[in-house]
Amino acid sequence: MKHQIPSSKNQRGSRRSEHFDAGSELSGNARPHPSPLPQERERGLAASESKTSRRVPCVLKRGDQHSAADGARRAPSPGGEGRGEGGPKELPDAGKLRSSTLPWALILTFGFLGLVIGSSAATRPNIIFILADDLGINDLACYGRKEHHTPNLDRLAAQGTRFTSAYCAQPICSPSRAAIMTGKAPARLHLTTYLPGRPDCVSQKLLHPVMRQQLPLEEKTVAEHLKGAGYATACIGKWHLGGKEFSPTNQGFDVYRPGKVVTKPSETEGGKGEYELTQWAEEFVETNRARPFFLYLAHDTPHIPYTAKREMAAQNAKAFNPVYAAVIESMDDTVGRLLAKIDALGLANNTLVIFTSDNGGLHVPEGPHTTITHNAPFRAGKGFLYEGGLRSPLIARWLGKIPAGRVIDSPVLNTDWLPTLLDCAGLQRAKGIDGESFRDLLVGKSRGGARRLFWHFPHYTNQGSQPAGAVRDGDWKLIEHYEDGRLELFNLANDIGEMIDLAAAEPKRAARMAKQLARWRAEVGVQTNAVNSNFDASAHRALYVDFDPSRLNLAGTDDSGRARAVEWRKKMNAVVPKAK
Ligand SMILES: [Ca+2]
Repeated sequence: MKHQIPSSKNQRGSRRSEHFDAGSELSGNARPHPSPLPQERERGLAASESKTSRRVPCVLKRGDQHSAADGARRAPSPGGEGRGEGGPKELPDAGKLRSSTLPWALILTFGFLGLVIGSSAATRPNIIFILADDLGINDLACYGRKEHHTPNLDRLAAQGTRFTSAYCAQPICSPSRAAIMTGKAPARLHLTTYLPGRPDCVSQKLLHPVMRQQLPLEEKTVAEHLKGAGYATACIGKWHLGGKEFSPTNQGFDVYRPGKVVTKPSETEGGKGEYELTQWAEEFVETNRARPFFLYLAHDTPHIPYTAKREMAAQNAKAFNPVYAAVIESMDDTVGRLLAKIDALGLANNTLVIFTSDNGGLHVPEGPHTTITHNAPFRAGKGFLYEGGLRSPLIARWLGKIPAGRVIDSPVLNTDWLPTLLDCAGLQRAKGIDGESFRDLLVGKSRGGARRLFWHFPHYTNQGSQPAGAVRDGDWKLIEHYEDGRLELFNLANDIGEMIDLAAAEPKRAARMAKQLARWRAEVGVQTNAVNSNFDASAHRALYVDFDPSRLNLAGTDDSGRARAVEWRKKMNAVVPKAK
């Protein structure tokens, strides 16, 4: 079923008009703008190169000298060499030199600058941040899904550290990515669901708040921070934080190559464009091998709709969903390729490699698929504030720095990435953000501290979730449902599946945590929901009461249960207003 985004009264800036499945986030996964033609891509590259001299690390424009050398001075030098000192200020005045000595003076000048910048590069790690899309907490073999084949990611985990309580700041694409980019809570950014957002439906008791339609340019992204410190920066793959003037090249990335969302599997490509993205990533890494680089490689895998190589799906015949398993195996293969490239270039020791996902796995039927994945024993999946929606795989490798083979259960949030990456690069702390650096936890200097995590998700989603907020405090987790103020309280240490609601048994604790959540909302300045005057109670009952999608576990369901889930999906799709 295809239709276009309706232009609702609740207009949120400029609506895009790509086709997408009913109420589906597919629209968001489709690029806001078509991939630039090859020549346009080249122009973009050339334009950014002209600003930063990307291909020639030794040569800097005058305006760049101070910041780079300054960055070198600030950077901690493990060897205590302090090679960043001096630099441009001590250069001879070339204008006073005789013409015969000028070429030599220039060579010496730029050679010396090269040493300065070279030393800067030596003190900063390269950063490769690989982001999967909708990959669930249990979707990798090293996270327990033994029927999935992910040897490269398993090896990465063995060589580095694996987190079991890595949370996304919002269990859906755009806000989760905004959190990674800015270190800020999506609720603070007023960017709280996928772009452009789901149209309001009669089944909603509450209306969605009118939220931003892009990551504002005033927000300083992690790429802008790193670029300012001399990093070459690339966003390869999915952005989903605004189009045109809000694209990655306006947010600190020298290079942006979006690639294709869906491809026809072939000898050279999988079903989600993952090989082309990886080839570009390899080219970027090779081009910038002599200077620090930040590669943000955001795969479209395994987001729906997906397809995979037929033979790979056949090899995964025993998996819960063989095609889904094959999509993940293809992505794993591309991760192996990129890591081999890093090895071949001799960069492995000075490259921090991160692999994670933007939100939990999709546990309900959606788009053309009747089964996608399951997150059992965790409850629900993408779109929900239950653990199946919030937890993602997270693997970090930095040879010689991050302990090998370690598994960490301390919670981290993906707003933490910006401060953590700046910390790893030896850069100054960013101000006015919500995230906290967990570099010490990463490198084994800390066990992680007690910390409250908060979520505010005032939206209905295609996956069947309703507006809610949540707080995790130690082992305790409270969810507040905004439709009626209902509280659910869980003890994650005893009940990881969030099946035993203790709100009635522990009213004081529930009230205290609800107060903490309310206080945080006030501090952050969140957007709230208005009442829907167009509410249809019977539609609400059919979608949220008669069938509770948060309790669906397709791995533990029989044929009739799966059929009920498919029927529910049809009703969910039918309630979304059609394009005019
Ligand atoms: Ca996603």
